[in-house]
Amino acid sequence: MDKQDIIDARKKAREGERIFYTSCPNNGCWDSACILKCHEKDGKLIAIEPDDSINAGMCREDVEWESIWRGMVQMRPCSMGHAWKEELYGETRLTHPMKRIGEKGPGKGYFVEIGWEEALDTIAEKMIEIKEKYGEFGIFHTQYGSFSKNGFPLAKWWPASFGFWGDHSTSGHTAGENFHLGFDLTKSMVSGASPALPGFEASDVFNSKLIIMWGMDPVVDWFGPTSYYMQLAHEYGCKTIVVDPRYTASCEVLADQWIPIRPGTDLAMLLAMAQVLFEEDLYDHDYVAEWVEPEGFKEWRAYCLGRGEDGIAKTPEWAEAICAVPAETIREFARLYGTTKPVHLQYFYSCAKRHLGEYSAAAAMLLQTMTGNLACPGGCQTGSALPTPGRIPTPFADFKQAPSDYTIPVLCNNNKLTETLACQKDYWEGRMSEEEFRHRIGAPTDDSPLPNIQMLIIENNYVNNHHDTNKRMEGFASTEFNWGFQWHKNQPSMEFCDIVLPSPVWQFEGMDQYMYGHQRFVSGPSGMRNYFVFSDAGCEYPGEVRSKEWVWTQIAKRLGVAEQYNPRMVDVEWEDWTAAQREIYKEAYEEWAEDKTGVLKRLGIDPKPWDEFVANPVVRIPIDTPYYPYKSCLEAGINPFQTESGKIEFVSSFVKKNDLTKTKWRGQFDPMPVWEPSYVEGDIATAAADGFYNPKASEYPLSLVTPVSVYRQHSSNDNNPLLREDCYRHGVWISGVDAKARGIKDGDVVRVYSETGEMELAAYVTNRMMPGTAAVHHGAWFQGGGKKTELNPYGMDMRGAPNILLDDVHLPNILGTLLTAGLVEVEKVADGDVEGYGPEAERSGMRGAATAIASREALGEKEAL
Ligand SMILES: Nc1nc2c(c(=O)[nH]1)N[C@H]1C(S)=C(S)[C@@H](COP(=O)(O)OP(=O)(O)OC[C@H]3O[C@@H](n4cnc5c(=O)[nH]c(N)nc54)[C@H](O)[C@@H]3O)O[C@H]1N2
Ligand SMILES: Nc1nc2c(c(=O)[nH]1)N[C@H]1C(S)=C(S)[C@@H](COP(=O)(O)OP(=O)(O)OC[C@H]3O[C@@H](n4cnc5c(=O)[nH]c(N)nc54)[C@H](O)[C@@H]3O)O[C@H]1N2
Ligand SMILES: [Mo]
Repeated sequence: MDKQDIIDARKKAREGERIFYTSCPNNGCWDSACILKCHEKDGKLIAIEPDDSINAGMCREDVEWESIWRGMVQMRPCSMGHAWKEELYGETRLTHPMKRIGEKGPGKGYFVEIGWEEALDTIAEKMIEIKEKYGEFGIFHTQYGSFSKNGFPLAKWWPASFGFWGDHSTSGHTAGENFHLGFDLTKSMVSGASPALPGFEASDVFNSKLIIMWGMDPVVDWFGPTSYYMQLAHEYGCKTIVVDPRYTASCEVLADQWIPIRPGTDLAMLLAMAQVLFEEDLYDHDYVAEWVEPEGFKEWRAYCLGRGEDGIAKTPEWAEAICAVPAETIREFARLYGTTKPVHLQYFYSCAKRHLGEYSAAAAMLLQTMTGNLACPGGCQTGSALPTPGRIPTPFADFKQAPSDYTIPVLCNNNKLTETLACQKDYWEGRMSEEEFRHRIGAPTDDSPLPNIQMLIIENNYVNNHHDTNKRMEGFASTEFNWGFQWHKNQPSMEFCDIVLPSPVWQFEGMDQYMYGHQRFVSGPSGMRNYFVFSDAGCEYPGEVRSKEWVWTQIAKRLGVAEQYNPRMVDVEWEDWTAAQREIYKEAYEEWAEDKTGVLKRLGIDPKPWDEFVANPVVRIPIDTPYYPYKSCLEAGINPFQTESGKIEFVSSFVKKNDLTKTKWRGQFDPMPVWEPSYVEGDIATAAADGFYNPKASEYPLSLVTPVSVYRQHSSNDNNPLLREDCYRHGVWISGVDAKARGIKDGDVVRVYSETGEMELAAYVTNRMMPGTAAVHHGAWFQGGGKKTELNPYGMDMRGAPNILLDDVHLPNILGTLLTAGLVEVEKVADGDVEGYGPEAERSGMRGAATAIASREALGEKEAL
C-alpha cells in the first residue's frame, strides 16, 4: 500500500460524515465555553477537532497580536473535551431505565431493566405520594441546589424541592465578600439584583505587572482562555509567583517562583505581608483614603503591628513558624507585591474551602485593597471571581412556559445536605430541638420551613462529591424513594436510586438545555464572553436514552402540569422530538437576526441566514478594553461596595452589630480576619480541625488537600478509559521524606485513613509535595469493594474518593464552606509489584470494579449490571 492508497482509504472511511459544532461546558468550566467541531456518521460521534471558527489552519503562534489582545482567538477544548467518544460509547454507558431490587447502597441490592412507561408511572406516583405525606420539602432535587436556586424543572407549577444558600466553589470567599466588601455573589450573578460584577476578562492580565496564583492552578483548573493569556503575559515579562503546597502544572509552565506553604496556614502569611506593608509604608494611601472605612483600617493596622489586644506583631518571623515559609521569602515577596502595580492576586477557592478559610479569603481581599489592586485594570478582587458581563445579546428560544409567581424557598446551607439527612429524623421524631436543627443545617432564618427529605432526585454525583461520603451514603440510603439520571451504570450515586434513567450527554446528544437552564446558544459564565456558539443537534441517542426535557414533559403530564411546563412540545411524538426542539431554536435565531432594536448593528454584527449560520455557528466581536473587576459600576458611578459605611470595611460592621448565630451563617465570627479566633477556648477548638495545629495531628499527621484533576471534571470522566488507563495514575501524593519514614516506595499500595473513612490506592512518591502534606485528587468514584468495618459500612474504598477522608463538622465556626481538606495518615499495604496491586492494576481501574461486581454476584444475581 503506498501513501496515496492510505490517503484514499482514510477518505473512503470518512465518506458520509456530517460536521456539527457544539460546546462542552460542564459544571466547573467557569472560564470557558469551548468550541468543538464534531464529526458524526451513522448517528455516532466519530471524531472531535478543535475550534476552527476563526484563525482556521493557524497555530496559535501565527495569530497576530491585535487578534490576541482583542480576544479574537479560538476556544479550544481540553483533553477531556477531546475524549468524549469513549464516554459516550463506553461499555458501562447506561442505555435503559433501571429499577432497583432490594435496599439502596453499594452491595445491598441490584438493578433490573424496565420500560419507560413503568419508570415514569412509578416516579410520578411516588412524587405525589411523598409530597402528600411530607409536604413539598420532602423532595429535593440535587442539581444546582446552590446559589439560592434549585434545578427542579417543574417547581413553578408543581411546587416542590428547595434551594440552598452558598455553593461548593466560592463559599469560602462569600463570607469575606459579604462582610468586608458588601458584595453578594448570589444577588449579582444569579438574581441580577446587583450591578456589581467582580470578574475579569482574560486579556486584562496583559495589564498586570505581577500575577500571584495563590492556591490556583489554572493550567489544570481554568480551562478557558485565562491560562493561555497568563502564559502569554508571563512570556512577555509579567512575573508570576505560585503559592501552593504542591509543585503544580502551573508551577512548571507559568511560574518564576514557587513558594511552598503548609496548607491552611495562608492567613498567617497574608497577615505577615500586611505587617510588612504597614511597617515599610508600602500601601496605597490614596486608594485607602478613597475606598476604605478608616476606623476599621486603624484597628487592623494595630492588630498586624502587634498593638492590638494579643500584643503579637504578625511579622514574617512570626509567620514562618506557622506556615513554614522562610521569613526572608515572605518579606521580599511583600516588598515586591507592595512596589509593583497592578497586581493580579488570585487567592483561589480551595485555600478557603477549609476550617476558618473565610478569614484567609477575606485577608487576601483586604491586601488587594491596601495595595489599590482590587478594582482596576490588571488587578483583581481575588474573591468569587466569576461573573463577567456578556458582550453580545444571545437569541432566546421561547418554549412559552406558563408564568408563575412561585419562588423556590431557601431552607439550608449548600454544604449541609449530609447533616440534614443525618439529623432530620431526630428532629421530626422529637429528639432534637428546633434550634439545634436550624443551627446544624444552616436555616436562613428562624421561621423558614424545615425539610424532611424523603425523595432525592439525583442528577449529578452528589453522594461522592461532598465531605464525609460514608455519612452521606447512610443519609442517601435512609430516604423513602430516590430516582435520578445517570450516564454510567457504575456511577456511585446511582446505587442510591430506586429508579435510574439513562441520561443523554447533552453536549452531543439531542437538543436539551444545558445545566443552569442555559440554552444551546452558549457563552462562558466568565472569562471571555465576546462570542457565543450554537450547540447544534448532534448524534443519535444510544439505546433507550431519551431527552431529559422529554422525560420531564412526560412526568409533568402525569402530574397535570405539562401544559404549563412545555406547552409547545406537549403533543410532540418522540420520533419528532429533536427536530421540534431544533425548530424552536431556529425561530429564536431568526428573530434575533432581525435585530429589531438595532443592537447587533451597533456591535458590528451582520447576522447570516440560519443555514449559513449553522455551518459555522459562532458569533464573535473584538474587545476594545477588557473588563476588570467592578468596571461596570465604576464607569457608571455606582458604588459597588454595599457595606453599612459604603466603604470597604476592614472591621465588618455587619459582623460587629449582629449575632451571626441568629443569621443564616449560624456561627461565630470575628469582625476582622484574625489568626486565632477570639470566641473559642482551649487548644482543640482554637486549632482548625483540619490543620497541623490540631491535637488530632499526633494520630493523623499529614495534612491532606484534594485538588481537582486535569483528567476529570469533578467526577465526570473518571470512567473514561482514554483519560485513565495510560495517561493517568490516580494515587496519593506523598513527599519523599514522609514516604521514607513509612517504608513506602513509588507505586506501592497504601492505606490512607482518617477518622471518617479509609481507602487503598497507589502511592505517588514525589518531591513535588511538601513534607507533612498529602494530596488525593477529587472526583474519583467511590468503589467500596474492600472490607466492611465499622468505619467503612459500605466497604473500604478501593479507588480513592477523597471525600471518604474528610469530616463535615463546621461548628462553632461560621457555616458556608464546603470542606475539602483534612488530616490523614498513610501506611504501606503491599509492594507495587504484588499481583492485582500496583500501577498496572490501578491504571486499569478494574480492581475496584471487579470487587464491586463480585459483591453483586454474591447476592446471587447474575443479571445485575
Ligand atoms: N480540570 C478540572 N478543572 C476544574 C474543575 C475540575 O473538576 N477539573 N472544577 C472546576 C470547579 S467547579 C471549581 S470550583 C474550580 C476549583 O478550583 P480550585 O479551588 O482552585 O481547585 P483546587 O484544585 O482544589 O485547588 C487549587 C490549588 O490549591 C492548592 N491548595 C489546596 N489547599 C491549599 C491551601 O490551604 N493553601 C494553598 N496556598 N494552596 C492550597 C492545591 O494544591 C491546588 O494546586 O476548578 C474548576 N476547574
Ligand atoms: N474533596 C473535594 N470535594 C469536592 C471538591 C474538591 O475540590 N474536593 N470540589 C467541589 C466542587 S467546587 C464542586 S462544583 C462539586 C461538584 O460536584 P457534582 O455537581 O456532583 O459534579 P459532577 O461530578 O460533575 O457531576 C456530574 C455527574 O452527574 C451525572 N449526570 C446525570 N445527568 C447528567 C447530565 O445531564 N449532565 C451531566 N454533566 N452529568 C449528569 C453524571 O454521571 C456525571 O458524572 O464537587 C465538590 N466536591
Ligand atoms: Mo465548583
